Amino acid sequence: MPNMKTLGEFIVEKQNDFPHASGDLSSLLGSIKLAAKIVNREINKAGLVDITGAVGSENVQGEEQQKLDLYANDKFKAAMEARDQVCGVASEEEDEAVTFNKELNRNAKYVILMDPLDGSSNIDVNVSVGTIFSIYRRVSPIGTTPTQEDFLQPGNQQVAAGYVIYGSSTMLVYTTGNGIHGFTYDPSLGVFCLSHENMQIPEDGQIYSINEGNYIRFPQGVKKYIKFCQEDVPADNRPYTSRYIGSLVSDFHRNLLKGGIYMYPSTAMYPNGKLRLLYECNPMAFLMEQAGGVASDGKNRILDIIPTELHQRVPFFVGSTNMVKQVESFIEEYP
Ligand code: AHM
Ligand code: MG
Repeated sequence: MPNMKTLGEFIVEKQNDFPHASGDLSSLLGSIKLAAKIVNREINKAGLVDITGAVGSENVQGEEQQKLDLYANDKFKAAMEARDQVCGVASEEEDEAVTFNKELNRNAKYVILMDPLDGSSNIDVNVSVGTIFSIYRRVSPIGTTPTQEDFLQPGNQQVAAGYVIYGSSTMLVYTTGNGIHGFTYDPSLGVFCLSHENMQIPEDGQIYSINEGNYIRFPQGVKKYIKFCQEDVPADNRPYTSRYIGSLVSDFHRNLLKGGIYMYPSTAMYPNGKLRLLYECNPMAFLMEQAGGVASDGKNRILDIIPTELHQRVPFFVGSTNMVKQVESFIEEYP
């Protein structure tokens, strides 16, 4: 019989890894775990009931919102508000940060930034999607309403981050800065079981993930790197394999396990790339560094970027160390 351990048990065992009060982590992750189970249940039956499809509204970036985006947003927000640890949430689906006004929440120490359902355009075609979350300690005084400064902290201040992947199996992956751990959901038991302790990404990979349809609009250095990936150099295991799901969490997760690079550079349409620094890039960068990999905007470490606005976008290159270094050197050489 394998040594089965649940996410709840693992968190209790690792409580001391959390830099602050020990019960906080288990409560915070407990709320994420609960909302993830509820969202997972709805996603699983998305094809069965009339729940997919656009609502007709647009979010702050002018993108069409899907019903499940809003559903996930509501469930995660409600789960956070129900705990005493969270004073506010900023979400990709909300124009402004949401602050909780109950006294218990105002006394809370943490803010959460999240993309409640990333890659949601994939739901209608039964492709994996994910939830991404990022946790910071507030900088405003306890007992007050949280401010912009609480949400606009650089990624290197994160105390925890993670994602849920609703895939062929559902997994929750998180870090508190002491390695990155993965838990697979057993729907019959309703629990997340430890399945991937201390994941490490290979230093070299052979998978590159990018929306190559935009090739013509990519910066010169990125074009050169794509050609490098495609060159026939068997001694260097090239050409590499191209894999792109169009769902960041899924592409990231595969590359983490197998070795590879995910790229969303600037394009003519998205001069700063498409992905959001606070909801997508920072949490994924924290996780990737904990797995021994690298996350960059093409020149600088993602986690050191000082954010200026909530929905800020940034070019994103994340994955195996040698692959990210290689694309950075092409970008430097061909600005
Ligand atoms: P979303 O948060 O609106 O779902 O957008 C983010 C998603 C990522 O999951 C994915 O990697 C990327 O957008 C795909 O974009 P594109 O279709 O331009 O390749
Ligand atoms: Mg997203």
